Amino acid sequence: MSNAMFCYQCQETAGNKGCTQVGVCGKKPETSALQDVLLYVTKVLGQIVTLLRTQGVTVEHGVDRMATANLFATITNANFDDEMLAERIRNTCAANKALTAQLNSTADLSDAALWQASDKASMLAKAGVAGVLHTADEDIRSLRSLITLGLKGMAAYAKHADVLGSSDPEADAFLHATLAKLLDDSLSADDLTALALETGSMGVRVMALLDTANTSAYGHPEITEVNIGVGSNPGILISGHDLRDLEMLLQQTEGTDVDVYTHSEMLPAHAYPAFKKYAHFKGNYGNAWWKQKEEFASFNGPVLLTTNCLVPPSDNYKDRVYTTGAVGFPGCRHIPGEPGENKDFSPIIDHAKTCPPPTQIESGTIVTGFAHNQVFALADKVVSAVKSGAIKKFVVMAGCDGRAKSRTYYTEFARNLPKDVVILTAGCAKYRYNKLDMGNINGIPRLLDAGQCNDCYSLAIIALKLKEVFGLNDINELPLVFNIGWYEQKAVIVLLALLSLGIKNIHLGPTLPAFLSPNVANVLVEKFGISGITTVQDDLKAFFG
Ligand code: FSO
Ligand code: SF4
Repeated sequence: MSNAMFCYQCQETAGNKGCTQVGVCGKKPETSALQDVLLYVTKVLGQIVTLLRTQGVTVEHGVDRMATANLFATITNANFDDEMLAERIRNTCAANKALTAQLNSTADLSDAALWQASDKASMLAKAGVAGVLHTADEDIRSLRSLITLGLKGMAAYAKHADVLGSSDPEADAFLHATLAKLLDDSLSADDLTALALETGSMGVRVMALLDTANTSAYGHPEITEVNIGVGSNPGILISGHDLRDLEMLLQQTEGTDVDVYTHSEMLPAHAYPAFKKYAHFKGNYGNAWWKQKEEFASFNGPVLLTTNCLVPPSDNYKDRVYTTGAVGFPGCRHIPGEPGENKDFSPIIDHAKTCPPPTQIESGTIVTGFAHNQVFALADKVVSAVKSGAIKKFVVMAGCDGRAKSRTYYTEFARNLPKDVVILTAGCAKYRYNKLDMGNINGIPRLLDAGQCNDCYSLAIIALKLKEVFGLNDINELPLVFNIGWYEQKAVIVLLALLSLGIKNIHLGPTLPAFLSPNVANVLVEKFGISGITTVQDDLKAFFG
């Protein structure tokens, strides 16, 4: 059967090879083609912007925003709306034309720069050259994919910082220049391998930017018990990673008798001091993104998706799903608003008032808030527990959760860890074990949740601090194991970031990315000791003896 599409960007890709007829995520061939074309015109934008910058022309920040928003819209489970994607393609082509007119010389531009989209048919006709398989050499294709997917994750984090008024011109310039290099056929596999690591280093910088933006705006996360039950008011459920959207929603719902609950990756928001003043910020409802079909149904009220991961909604709750930012789904209402603008969430609030309160599905509390500042506040306790041998090892189990049955591995792994091991986590991966009673060691919880997937930055900072405290030369000498679950492209930038920090022997599961060709996978194994996972018993033995 010939391919109707090709996408292999996430962990759930069909047969761990590629989605070729329809996405396992529900993405349709036409949507996939439009995402490919959007990526293509954004690479062209990168080429033009990079040339303009070398010619000394100042490029407006709006152009950087266009690139990051385009990349974000192509992340897994972010945008399924063909009209929105086509609109982005048209706008980007218009920007390409206007920016090209400012160049002194167009000699260094590829032919692609001259292409202008008109109707959807013209866009779909371009999908062949825009798609992943257009790169014939499988290693070059693999490296280009690794970099592209890392850039998507980086763009998402840059966007979150940007809505809080923080941007980094160097990171924006890097993004454009790297996108441009993905169109450059003269780059060898070695060049691209080096570029992947540079992308990781810039990923660290952007995660640091976001960390500072978040903590400057909302304070440093602190240990927080989060209610997982429900109250008696109608509620709005907010999912995704955008803290600025949450802030605006909390402000606008204050005094309305509508409560706000978090879902999936929004859970760590409860740990920020700035959000604690809202009495109607009730708790966390449900689990990781992939359980939303049942959980959005039983929530009864409207749901706001600020970022991925959106699962194509069922008809029984679709009219309650709202999207904003890079997210889109045909038939779901979209709340507009650019960075810096105040979004109007009144349609969601009015909708909530007509809905019954959420149906309780769980009760009790879970604990979050162990970002770097909070862990440093406990540093003396942690260091003495390590010195006394009460804590033998730490295991970083950050990353994503997903539907795959094989992910029960992470629950069993956590449950069966030796009692002197502490888990450091971030991202939605934690839902596989954050409701187990892990206990504590000398008052230090055995599960330390630093926050969202971008807060893996916190985990890296904690590891670097421990290295310093114990006077080690190499971060890899720490009693620290990395056993990371991945799903989508933010995990790719996190992985590249960790590699750029010199962290070795990362275990990645539940499967290794399909976009790694055998040769590229070998490089990662030989240079960085990356490996997959095996069985819980064998891995426990290998990691902890
Ligand atoms: Fe999860 Fe989805 Fe945060 Fe991802 S909710 S899977 S890595 O978007 O971004 O951890
Ligand atoms: Fe398949 Fe993942 Fe791409 Fe969706 S995002 S089409 S599941 S590889």
